[in-house]
Amino acid sequence: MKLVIGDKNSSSWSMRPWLVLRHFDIPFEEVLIRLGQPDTKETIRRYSPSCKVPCLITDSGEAVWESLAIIETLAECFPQLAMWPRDAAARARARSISAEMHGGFADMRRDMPMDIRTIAPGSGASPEALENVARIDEIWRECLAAHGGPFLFGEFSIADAMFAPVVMRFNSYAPPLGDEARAYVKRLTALPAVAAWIEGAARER
Ligand SMILES: N[C@@H](CCC(=O)N[C@@H](CS)C(=O)NCC(=O)O)C(=O)O
Repeated sequence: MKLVIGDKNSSSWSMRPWLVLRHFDIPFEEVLIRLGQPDTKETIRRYSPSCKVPCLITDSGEAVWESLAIIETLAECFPQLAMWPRDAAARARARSISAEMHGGFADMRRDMPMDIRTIAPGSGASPEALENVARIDEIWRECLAAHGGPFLFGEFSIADAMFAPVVMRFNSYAPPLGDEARAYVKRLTALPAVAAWIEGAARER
């Protein structure tokens, strides 16, 4: 299968399914399209009906777009890999926070854009963005306390992939976070699949 993505430095939506594929060691071909170029839209349109990345092209040639739809499709293709938590209640919670991430936190996304190579502590700290940050801190604290870490539901799951771009933003802008959330940021940043994405972003310079 093929995953069509945007720049690793800034394409937060692309990062999510890429991490799932990489962490769970699923072979895939990466097609990277540079964003913000005159021909970006036209190039993305060749793969993705929404003209947005990421887009998964399955082995049978089907296009799947929208990061969460791609991830759900992967979870369905590889049920043996426990991409979602095995426990039904934990899985329901993981789906809830993943959907909350996918559809929410617009203020933080606007004011603290993912820009992995930028380190600008304190930047983007509007009251609205900080309200989003506080809610994320609460989600992480509750999940880590309920499941004992090291990741939100114990082992790395789709929920961690959904929040990984937020971790990148927190590395860049260092908003106020509780101790548990700060430690989680460090652990997720050090995960080999996340480190590989960050290295890719550094190489794009
Ligand atoms: N809700 C979509 C958002 C996808 C999205 O906005 N992708 C951006 C890049 S991160 C894009 O393709 N932009 C097109 C462009 O820059 O021309 C998802 O979850 O996949």
